[in-house]
Amino acid sequence: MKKAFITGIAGFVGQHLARLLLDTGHTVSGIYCMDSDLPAIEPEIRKNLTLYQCDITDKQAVAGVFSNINVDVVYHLAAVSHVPFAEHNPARAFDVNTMGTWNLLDAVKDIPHSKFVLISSCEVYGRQSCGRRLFTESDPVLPSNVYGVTKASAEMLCNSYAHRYGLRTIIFRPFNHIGAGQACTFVASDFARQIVRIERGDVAPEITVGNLDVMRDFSDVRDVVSAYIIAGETISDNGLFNVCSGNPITIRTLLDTLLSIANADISIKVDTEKFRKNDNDYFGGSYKKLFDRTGWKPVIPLEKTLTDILNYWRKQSYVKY
Ligand code: A2R
Repeated sequence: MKKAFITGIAGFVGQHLARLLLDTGHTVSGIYCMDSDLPAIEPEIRKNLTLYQCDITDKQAVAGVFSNINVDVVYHLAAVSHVPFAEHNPARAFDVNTMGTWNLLDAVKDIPHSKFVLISSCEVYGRQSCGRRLFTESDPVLPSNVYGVTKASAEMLCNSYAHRYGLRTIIFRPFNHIGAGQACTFVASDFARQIVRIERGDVAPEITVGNLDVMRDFSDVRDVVSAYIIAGETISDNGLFNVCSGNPITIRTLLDTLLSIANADISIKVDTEKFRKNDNDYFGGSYKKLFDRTGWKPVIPLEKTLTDILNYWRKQSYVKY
């Protein structure tokens, strides 16, 4: 039985990853940050996990967690994951995303035969004048916001540990991924939650949106975590891979698709206050390298993903604003 370890296990992706790892016969342990994170993990999953409370910015605490355990693969998801939050809290973003990664690398490098899977981000590509072609892993790293810089520097640390200590590392650059359980600070959840409030008659049938013209490359989180596991299991040397759909769409298309499956007639109100400053207007990626190496490709259609997100919100008894 393979032993997997997840940092950020109580987060959106961490929970999906834990579920799939358990379903595929792994033992799973992981780090969560706050007491308030624990109830976020479904009891059915939680009872099968070994959990450690640890702030990854605390080097000694991280070393303590790994001093007595044996793991095959560490999936490092814990992060300040929200781009605007990182922009407004750069010191915290660097502390968690960069220094936290360093603390983990330092602890994991001494575990024999372990593999370190860093979840970076497409934001490392930044706002490049590449036209609207798909980013590949050989494109330059030119982050244009704080979050992208924190992830780029985490990647560099990862590479340096691979070279200096022979640590096996895989770096993923996921593009936007969406699914049930994602926070409402992310666009698909925000729209779905508003739609469900309208369906319930809680608010007027008008959805408030930001910039609908930016393009993003959306994948279902369940496809994304399956990529992490396939690569974590099968790739034995170091690697760097995009994870994406290869099919960037505008936020308008995402919204139109959601509205087409909603149970209400809804009008759209654009609120320019919701436009992000310093936002990249285009992200589209190629997953060819990962496909060539592992055979992975996304399989869940966008309509299915969005239906599942809507159904998730419909099941919540109280959809607060
Ligand atoms: O901040 P919390 O208490 O919600 O916990 C988050 C956790 N985390 C930490 N864990 C340990 N020590 C820290 N200093 C620390 N700071 C944050 O990481 C949360 O449970 C988790 C991240 O989960 P989400 O914010 O839901 O992100 P998501 O969407 O699961 O993204 C996973 C990865 C991240 O590396 C993103 O940057 C990347 O995928 O796109």
